[in-house]
Amino acid sequence: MDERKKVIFSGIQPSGNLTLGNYIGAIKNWVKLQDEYDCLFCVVDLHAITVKQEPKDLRQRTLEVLAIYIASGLEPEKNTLFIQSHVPAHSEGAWLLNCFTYMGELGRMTQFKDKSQKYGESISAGLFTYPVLMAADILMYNADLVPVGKDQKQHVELARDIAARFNNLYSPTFTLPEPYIAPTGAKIMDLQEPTKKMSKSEENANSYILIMDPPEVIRKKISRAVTDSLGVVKYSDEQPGVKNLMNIIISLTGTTPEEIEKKYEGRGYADFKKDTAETIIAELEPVQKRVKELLEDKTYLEQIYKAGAEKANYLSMKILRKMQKKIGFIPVSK
Ligand code: ATP
Ligand code: LTN
Repeated sequence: MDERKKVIFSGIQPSGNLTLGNYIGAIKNWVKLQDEYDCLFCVVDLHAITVKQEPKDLRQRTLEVLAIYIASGLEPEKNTLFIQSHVPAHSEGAWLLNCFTYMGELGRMTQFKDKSQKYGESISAGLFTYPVLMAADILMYNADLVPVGKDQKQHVELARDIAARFNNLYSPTFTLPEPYIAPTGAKIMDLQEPTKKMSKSEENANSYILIMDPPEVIRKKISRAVTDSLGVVKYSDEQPGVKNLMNIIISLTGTTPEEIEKKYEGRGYADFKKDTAETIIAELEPVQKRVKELLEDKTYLEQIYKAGAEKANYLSMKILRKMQKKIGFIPVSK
């Protein structure tokens, strides 16, 4: 019997400071999966340069994202934690897969459509082909599952289509990956405009909570979060602001909408908001403390990303070689 554990791949771009959305929608779920699956978690720095990055900030944030992974509970002994640019098979695999992906498919990606509206003509070609790099990330390890927030589902489905196309054209090569979207917290909303996703690239800092925000900042941002004039704590689509704060509490504590509604019956929003802030602070404070310690110990971080790169290189080169051979490239050695 095949005892192979299922493989999981996921990543976050070091393109800005990580938000509570990244924490709840991605990292917190990964932590729950690490015992059951063979997991690779990557800091996807190659993805980050699809938009302008300051070299110094990129370097610093790449290490901070790795530190956040570890501080949130991803154990380096159990998982392969690495930095994408340390593993060249991602870029090379992406080139090969580019040649099996249609312009039409990429043009239909909603994230591209949104971002191209924002950047206009000066949008980089990288932003257009970025889902192919993401497909390479996933396919170079034959990942079975890809735990992501809801906004990334379309990209994982594209990776699956590209994999199937390659398999049909040549012979079975890739496992067909599936998105894995957690039932709660898959889309944490913007605190100022609760009908859109909380995003680290948003300009208004009151729109998001950062994983590294100090307690007083978290209190201030939650107290300013947009709600409504109804004044009842109810889990309803008509009250997106309140619903979002409830979703945050639910994802962090495992409580239910009914319990929250009951607790705040007849009490308005002030206490509810205060408690939401304290719940977030209680969750993030220990993570922040550990991140700061880890960033002081660069040798330890280096040891982890080097070991991760070595393992990831070994695994991804095997699949890259297989692809090259099927496509018809001449191997340099047998
Ligand atoms: P940007 O907002 O700058 O476009 P992003 O945060 O969406 O970036 P990533 O940092 O690469 O992009 O996202 C990493 C992971 O976090 C993905 O799995 C994504 O689905 C998840 N994620 C991001 N924002 C949210 C959110 N608001 N709610 C739930 N999950 C989220
Ligand atoms: N595109 C993703 C980040 C990402 C990713 C991946 C997620 C890059 N490569 C591979 C899962 C698997 C985003 O959230 N913006």
